Amino acid sequence: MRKALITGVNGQDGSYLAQLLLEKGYQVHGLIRRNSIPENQTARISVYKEIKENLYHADMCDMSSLLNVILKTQPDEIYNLAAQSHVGVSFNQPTYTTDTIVKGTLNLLEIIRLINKDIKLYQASSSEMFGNSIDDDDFQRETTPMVPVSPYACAKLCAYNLVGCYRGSYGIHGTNGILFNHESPRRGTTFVTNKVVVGAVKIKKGLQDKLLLGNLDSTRDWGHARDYVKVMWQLMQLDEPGDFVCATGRSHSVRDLCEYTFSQLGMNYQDYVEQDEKFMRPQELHHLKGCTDKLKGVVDVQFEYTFHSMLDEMIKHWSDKL
Ligand code: G4F
Repeated sequence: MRKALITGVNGQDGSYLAQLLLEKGYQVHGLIRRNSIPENQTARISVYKEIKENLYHADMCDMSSLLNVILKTQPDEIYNLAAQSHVGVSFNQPTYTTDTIVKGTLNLLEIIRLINKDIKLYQASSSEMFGNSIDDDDFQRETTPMVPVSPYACAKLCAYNLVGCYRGSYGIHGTNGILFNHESPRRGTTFVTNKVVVGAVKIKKGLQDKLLLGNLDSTRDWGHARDYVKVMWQLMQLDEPGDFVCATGRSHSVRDLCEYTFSQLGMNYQDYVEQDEKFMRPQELHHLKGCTDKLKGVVDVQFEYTFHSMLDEMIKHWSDKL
């Protein structure tokens, strides 16, 4: 039986990935950071019953805690999904963000180098690393210059380069999935998609009057997390590690997101959405749209969701739940 260790197993991606790997017959282990309210830590893990004996408290910044778990579980594959992943928050907590991402990734790479170089590593790299660079055809791809514009993105770029460095220097099977935004009902509600959906549903139900947002003009290439974790697994099955963009190739603005979500609920977003300085970032990444030609050259990419069917699922989820 193959064994996988997922850091950040309780996040959106970790929870979908754990589900997928169990279906594929893996023994799945997961790392979670200790929190004083343990219920909150496991709420998103849909396969909690199946993996609860394999959950460990550890911290990405504490190398000995990671080493202990890796020695104990002896994984074939490690999926490094743990991070302080909110771009806006990274401007207020840059040191913590950098520690979890850079030190955390380096800790894993060093452990792999020192104890077993056959362990494969998937690194959750991000389209944020491109910053405002864009190719002439309006897409970002693996060769697009990376000029990050947030502490989060700077940290992700450093971790991305460390993975490449350890691959070249020590032959470690480290793969960077450069994932563009990916969402689902399990997305944290401070990210813009779920914030808009939850806000609109609450307004519809009379639980809230208005929705305060930041920049409405930025555009993102939004896919579904359930589709993207399949790609993470596919990339780990390749003989050769590498760096791969995963995206839908379609881009929508935050305004489009508001317009669609509110109209699906029979409302006009302009009547409820207001801009608030509080949600503006010191520096914005304006436009993301990913080209997956390289990815499609090595794996069979089959996405189940579109931008709209993903939002429909999120709207239904919150309409039922609230
Ligand atoms: O949903 P967001 O916070 O996602 P962002 O910043 O693009 O980052 C996400 O995707 C990255 C991949 O590209 C990941 F690496 C990262 O971990 C994270 O998952 O914001 C999307 C856009 C931004 O332009 C933001 O300025 O929405 C804009 N926005 C406007 N009003 C807002 C808000 N974002 C948030 N979170 N909250 C607002 O009120």
